Amino acid sequence: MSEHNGTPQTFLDISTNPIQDQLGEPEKSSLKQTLEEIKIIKDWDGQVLFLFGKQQIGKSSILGSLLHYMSTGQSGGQVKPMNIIPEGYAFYNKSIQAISSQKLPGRTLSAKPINACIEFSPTKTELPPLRLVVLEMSGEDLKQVQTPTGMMGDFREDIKLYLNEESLNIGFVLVTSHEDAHEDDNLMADFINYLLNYNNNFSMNRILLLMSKWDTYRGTKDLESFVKERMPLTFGALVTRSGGLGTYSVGIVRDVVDTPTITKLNTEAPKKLLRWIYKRFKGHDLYKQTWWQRFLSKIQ
Ligand SMILES: Nc1nc2c(ncn2[C@@H]2O[C@H](COP(=O)(O)OP(=O)(O)OP(=O)(O)O)[C@@H](O)[C@H]2O)c(=O)[nH]1
Ligand SMILES: [Mg+2]
Repeated sequence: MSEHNGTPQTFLDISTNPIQDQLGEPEKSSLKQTLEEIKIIKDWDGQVLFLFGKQQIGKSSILGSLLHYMSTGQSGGQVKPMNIIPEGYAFYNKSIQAISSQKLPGRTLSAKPINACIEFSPTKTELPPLRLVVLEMSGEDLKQVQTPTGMMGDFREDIKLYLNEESLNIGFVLVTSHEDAHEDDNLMADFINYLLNYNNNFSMNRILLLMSKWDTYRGTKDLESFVKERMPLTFGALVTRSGGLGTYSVGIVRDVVDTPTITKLNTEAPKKLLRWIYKRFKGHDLYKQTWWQRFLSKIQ
């Protein structure tokens, strides 16, 4: 924090942010709103989940499936959606509703990031509550980290605000699908490089690579060999710098009257993702069993 005209300065002050001169009124107002929302998140002490990936790759479906799972009794905790950012609260409700009626959330429009704030209180009382903020952004905006010619690009200013704010605790989930893995290798590696260059506090244990739409994978390779072969650059970055790896499927998805419909909901994938998130942000294993629970499950 530096001093300017006797007033303490922080990055979260639009009036002192030099980029404001280059922006038009709509961008300025959207940027101002994002700054206000980041301040709300910080005051609330929220931990941010940032999903990265191109359009139609499955980001919103993963978020919908995760939020829905968290809201069910199976998740090992209780969820309380917070109405501190109204747009995020609406997104939470819309996502849960879509998944409950076996539909997938629709496409995300290019716009300022949406923050859904939820408090998750584990049933195990010895575990602390998690104040989670999920960021909903469009693939169209996110893929701008790479230019169409494959050079390193840049994000919209409002997305950069999250990456720039070093006091925010962010976990990154990189999403590609088994069909797009090879094509997305450069994009993911560029994003990792961007993070390494942008934020001094960044470390690779904040990253999880998820292979979406895994229900449609018909190959026989295990995940690690698959990523090693199809995404050599990303695999190299993840392995040498200890990022995580996983698959995701919202369930069995079929087109019913031209609308993708979840005919069987998957609970294993959101459970694993929630476990990673909780461990990442709170340092505890949400589903760790005590020795007597393991003993009971063996004899039952
Ligand atoms: N089979 C299968 N299809 C999926 C799954 N998740 C998403 N899809 C399909 O992928 C489409 C796009 O998913 P979205 O979650 O909207 O993708 P997105 O990354 O949010 O896309 P943008 O909003 O455009 O950035 C969906 O309409 C589904 O048809 C999955 O787990 N399995
Ligand atoms: Mg989306």
